[in-house]
Amino acid sequence: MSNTFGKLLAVTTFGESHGPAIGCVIDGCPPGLEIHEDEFAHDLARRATGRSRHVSARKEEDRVEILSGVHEGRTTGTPIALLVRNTDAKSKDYADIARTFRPGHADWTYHQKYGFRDPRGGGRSSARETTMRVAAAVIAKKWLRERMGITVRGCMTQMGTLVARRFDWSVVEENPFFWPDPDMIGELETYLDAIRSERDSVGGRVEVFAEGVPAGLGEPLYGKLDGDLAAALMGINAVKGVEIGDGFAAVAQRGTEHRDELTPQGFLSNHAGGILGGISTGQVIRASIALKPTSSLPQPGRSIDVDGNPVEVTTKGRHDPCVAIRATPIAEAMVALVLMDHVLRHRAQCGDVGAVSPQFPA
Ligand code: EPS
Repeated sequence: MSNTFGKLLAVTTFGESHGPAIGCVIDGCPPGLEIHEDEFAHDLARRATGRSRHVSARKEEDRVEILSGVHEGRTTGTPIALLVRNTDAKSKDYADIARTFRPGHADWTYHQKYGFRDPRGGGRSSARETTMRVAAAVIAKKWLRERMGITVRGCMTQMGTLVARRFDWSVVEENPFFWPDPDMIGELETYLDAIRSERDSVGGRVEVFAEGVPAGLGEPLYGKLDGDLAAALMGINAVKGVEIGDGFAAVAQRGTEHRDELTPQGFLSNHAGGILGGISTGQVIRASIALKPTSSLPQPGRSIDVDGNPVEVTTKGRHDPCVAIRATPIAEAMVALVLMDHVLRHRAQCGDVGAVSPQFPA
């Protein structure tokens, strides 16, 4: 029912974690963008399992096949279909929980809603599906970068109780946590090793920054840019909170502190996170998300079975002790897809508005 998002750039994903394949259809991509299958590998590897001891050990190839919409290496303007085959599903790990509900997991709500579920790997509720969001966003990121000069990048700034103290983009891709503080990597490893040996999990915070976004994106009132970003980010597995700019910290701020004053040279601050009234200001867009601790735990928890009898549930298999780690490229992907959709939507309605003054100097 709701497996498609976006209006002028519409992405539909399909597939289950333990089915033969997962895939997506991207409709509305403008023609003429150069794209090759090997360009998907980098971001898919950033999101993939099996990259370090700190994430799920499932080993997937995550190779994208382009089925349609691209001819001689360029998008044709027709639907782009991408496919990734599942190659390392171990469905017997799920035999024991086919008739029970993991506490804190969508097992319960899928059962309540549909009356029937594919329990293997969590079926459609598995984080495996996010592979296709990241794949679709490889196209969006490239289009935004080449056509608009927009870049989107993210990092994890909190894991459990540990908060990044320094911010250095040059180290984010150099460690398994997408962490911006080079002094804390050892501390993070020890912390997460301890959580894993206690058969437990932790949550995390991921922040995404979009630079080069022009002023004017967003459609008040029901297609506000921050509204669409919040919906897209909240739609990522395990996300329990979304903030734009200062977010919930704004509650304790004074108006004089929160407002971003303007000068002929530009804004003096960016508490708004680059969006006012649901429309981009031309500043950096800053969004952050809170991810809950993984609910699939290798230690017993109280639950019930499908007949309502009390049971103890222990999850077998290969699970992430902190799903927030792999959420960094996924959050980037959702922001990129929303931004590309909004660039196309802005062009459609306001393409002939032209340059508006005053403008801030570049
Ligand atoms: C997941 C459980 C694990 C992860 C999976 C997400 O899968 P399985 O139980 O089949 O080993 O490996 O993530 C991926 C496979 C992926 O590509 O992201 C879950 O419970 O959501």
